[in-house]
Amino acid sequence: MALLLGGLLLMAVSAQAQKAPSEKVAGPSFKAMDADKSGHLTLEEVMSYAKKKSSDTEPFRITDADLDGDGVLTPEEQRKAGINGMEQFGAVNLKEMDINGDGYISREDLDEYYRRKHREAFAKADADKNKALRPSEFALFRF
Ligand SMILES: [Ca+2]
Ligand SMILES: [Ca+2]
Ligand SMILES: [Ca+2]
Repeated sequence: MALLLGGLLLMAVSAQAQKAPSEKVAGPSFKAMDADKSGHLTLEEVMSYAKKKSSDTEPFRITDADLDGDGVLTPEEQRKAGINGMEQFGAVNLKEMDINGDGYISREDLDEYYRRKHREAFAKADADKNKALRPSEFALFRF
């Protein structure tokens, strides 16, 4: 009986684990960024997308979020602190994010961090350096 219950529980847990990724579409999508539907992404489009994405994340105090104080905000710490919208970055180096070093991740810090990350990813993905991303280049768009 206990075994049966255990098995059922395991099934329920793994069903939940399978559901999670499809609910959370954290990664960027070409369609979402191609504002003028031209079939390619300009840096401006990527930057305005970055601005929008940044506004999903609320400013926060580093000491409230970095529970083990190692200067890195892991996805688990993000979840525990209720910080949303940074899933695509994985573990975040808070020194890099706190641009003026005051221990508070302000709206300005967030906007600048998102801009930097998206600009870097754009430059890496733009293989032919024509300042636009085709869908095939966008496949390489990673943080
Ligand atoms: Ca940490
Ligand atoms: Ca700051
Ligand atoms: Ca290109």
